[in-house]
Amino acid sequence: MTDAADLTARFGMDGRLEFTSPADGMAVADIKTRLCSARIALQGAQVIDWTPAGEKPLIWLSPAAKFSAGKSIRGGIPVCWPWFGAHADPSLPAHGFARTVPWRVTAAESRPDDNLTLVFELAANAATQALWPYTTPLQLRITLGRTLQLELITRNEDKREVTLSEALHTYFAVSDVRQVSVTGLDGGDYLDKVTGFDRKTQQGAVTFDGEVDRIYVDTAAECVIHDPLWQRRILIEKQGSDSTVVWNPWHGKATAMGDMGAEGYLSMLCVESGNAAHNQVRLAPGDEHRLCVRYSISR
Ligand code: TA6
Repeated sequence: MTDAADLTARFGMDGRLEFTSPADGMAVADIKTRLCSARIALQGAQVIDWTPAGEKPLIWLSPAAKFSAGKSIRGGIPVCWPWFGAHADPSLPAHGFARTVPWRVTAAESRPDDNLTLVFELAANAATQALWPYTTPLQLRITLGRTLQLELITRNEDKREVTLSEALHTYFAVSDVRQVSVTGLDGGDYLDKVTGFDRKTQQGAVTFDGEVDRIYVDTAAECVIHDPLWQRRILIEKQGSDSTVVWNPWHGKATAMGDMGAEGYLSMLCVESGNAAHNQVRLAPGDEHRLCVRYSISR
């Protein structure tokens, strides 16, 4: 039996949840309920589609995304862990390895309100241990309905203290990034990657007329993406996160990346909840850390 068929046999739910391998043998979970449809790749436990019933998709997936083992999928919600961004050792992958390794499905449950919860665990192996020689099991709990909740749980089962950085690197679908704005960060300080990580202070809403790549630090604030053309607002609530990253590569960087699709940058905006820069997480032996987000639509 294939991985997908085996997973469907173990966790499938009468058409509301099944597992398939649509591309290059990469298994995905397909969710279809009265509340939403969604797709989650088992590589990285990466949400790559979430569309509440009656709505346009909330999550953006590049039309040029590549689905090959070990390659990060452009779009969706990549899990950046156990470090965010570039590592001091350039031989190590940017944003850690969690998004490019297989995860196991460990539970699937339907809730009385018809939300579905799927639980994934990163399958540590010799390759991941070589990059991160600590015993720190990682779990992702995803609850899907008219809202989307993710809870990334790190447990330190090692004898040593660990320090990690992380983010749920969410690509939101927008009508036209030049027409949208992000509120909730006014007055907050950020590190501007576009100008060499200069520290600056946000004035008013974040708007987009060029490359934006900012780590807002020491902020637990909710953010809102205002999308007037699609007449919607996306509410981004978070817990266990002291950093918010806002990113759009704009035309030049997007073209160089090669997997954003032609003009794809105009249809996406990353608002990432995590713990980056000096907001790193220190976990003593026996401790756990939970990074939680909740996405919803309002008018
Ligand atoms: O979160 C923003 C960022 O760190 C950008 O600097 C850019 O590198 C982006 O992540 C995408 O990174 P990736 O490794 O997925 O191409």
